[in-house]
Amino acid sequence: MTSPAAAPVDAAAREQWWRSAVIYQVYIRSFADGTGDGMGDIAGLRSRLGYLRDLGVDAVWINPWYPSPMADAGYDVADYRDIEPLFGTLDEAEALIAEAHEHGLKVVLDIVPNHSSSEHPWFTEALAAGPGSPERARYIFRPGRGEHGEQPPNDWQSAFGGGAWTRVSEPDGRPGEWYLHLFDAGQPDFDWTSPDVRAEFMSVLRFWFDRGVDGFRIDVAHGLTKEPGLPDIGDDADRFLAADQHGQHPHWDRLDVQEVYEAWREVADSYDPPRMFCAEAWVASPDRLVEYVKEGRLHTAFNFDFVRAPWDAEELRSIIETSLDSHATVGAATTWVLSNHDIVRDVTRFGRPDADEGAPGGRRGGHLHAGPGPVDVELGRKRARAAALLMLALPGAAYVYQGEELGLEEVLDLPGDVRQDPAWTRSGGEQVGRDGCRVPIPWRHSGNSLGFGTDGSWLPQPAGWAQLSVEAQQGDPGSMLELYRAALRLRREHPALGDGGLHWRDLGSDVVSFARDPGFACVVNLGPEPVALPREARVLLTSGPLGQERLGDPALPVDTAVWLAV
Ligand code: TEU
Repeated sequence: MTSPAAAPVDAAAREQWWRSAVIYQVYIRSFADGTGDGMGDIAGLRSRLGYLRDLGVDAVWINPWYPSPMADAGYDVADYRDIEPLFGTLDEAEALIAEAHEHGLKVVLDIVPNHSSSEHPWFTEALAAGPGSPERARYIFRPGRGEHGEQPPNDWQSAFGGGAWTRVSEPDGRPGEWYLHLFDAGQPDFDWTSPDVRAEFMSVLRFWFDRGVDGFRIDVAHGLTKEPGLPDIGDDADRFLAADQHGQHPHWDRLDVQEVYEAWREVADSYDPPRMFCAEAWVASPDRLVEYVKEGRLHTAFNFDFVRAPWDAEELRSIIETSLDSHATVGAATTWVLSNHDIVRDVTRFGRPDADEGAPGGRRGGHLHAGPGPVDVELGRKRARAAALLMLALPGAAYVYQGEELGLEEVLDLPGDVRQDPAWTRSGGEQVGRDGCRVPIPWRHSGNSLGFGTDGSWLPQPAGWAQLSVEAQQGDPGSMLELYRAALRLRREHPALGDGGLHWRDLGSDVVSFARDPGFACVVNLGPEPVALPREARVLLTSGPLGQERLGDPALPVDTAVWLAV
């Protein structure tokens, strides 16, 4: 156990590991099942720490593992200071943290401050205490509109479909107030003007930092504060995307949310070594994102512009450049993300016929959500290999979502009766939801649940995943797993990789090409024709076989990336 330092530490003098780390996302329900109940758990994760060390990542981020009724796969937290029995115990969590550290891996947890579970004791107390009570002031309870309060207080919508308000029965049994939930009804939003709420989360941060946790990913970091008066949004929510409307949306990305993070940063900086934060903030522009990482606020924020990017060289160059430039204005490191537990797996996105068109659903990225339509999985996998080399060569930190290193695709044909995402149930099947990117990891090429556990898995795995299992891929130099291992090894060894800058090199409009000092270059061909590689270069790693342009000169085939020593 590490204790807070007696005197504040000089953060600048310490190694800022988050500026260059590769952080592996463990979706604990689906990573490894050590207890044989079909659900991933801490025992499973502990047994696979050696795999993560050998893969070559620097840290793990573990999705919520707290006690939860699982209305939203653990993002409905009933107790912020304990472990969900399905996943293990607090003792096991502490053992895991210690063992991860022994393997040289940092541990990042997921904190969920926008809402609790409706089974959190505070919410139960709020229901019992009735209107106007201090217990209700921790959440957002309001009387309804209409003659008998039968209409919700405003027009806000749940991210999972349907309205964002649910009416409660008062202690006397009569229909009463409504409470706000921007997500599922089992996830009531906290009122962040409440001093109790602010104090509670500072205490929760300390609880886990005292147990050696190295940082937190902050769930829905852009959602905590709401406009006083809770005004209607109306039909044109997109008007808030205009630059002069930034910070004006009634519940997303408001300016005063930063006060919360300024207070949290002081807590993180009071530890030795200082702890780290990464914001999950879906915001309108890079300029808005850097608000979260200004000095004295959070260290990093997920770069969702990169994940929303189409498979198009010009757009990728522009997003990379804008991300680097905007972060440089505040001295923060960028992050890069290709997939996570909320969005369609990259193999499937890149294998869609419209992969070069990006996000038709606007800035929230319609293509990130599963829908019908043909997918060329082999094409997607080829591009995903190239995208991995691109991501891992860029300056800053990178996140790898479990299974990305195996080239797993989105499982699009899960039967409705196994789906658990509230987006599926709340939208009446209109949104297929996110279960397709949460299917348990195949570890072995045979056996029950392909080595995930001993007694099946909570979501069925496609039969074809035997060939994508860790066992099938390891030692096969052409596999996705060995590509990731080789790239992560080089990234550790090569002085040009990780934090730093880049210089663009012009190899034509269909090519993303840049150099990093000393002596490194990355070239990705997104065009329809092979491109000639610079003659003087020596190949360090490629995402696929190189062609022969002319006698002696290697060419970079379509949808292929290469790392070069220059
Ligand atoms: O996601 C927040 C978010 O804004 C979206 O990615 C959301 O999942 C999507 O709009 C729903 O279709 C975070 C978590 O990553 C997600 O898993 C949780 O469901 C959500 O918060 C609520 O805690």
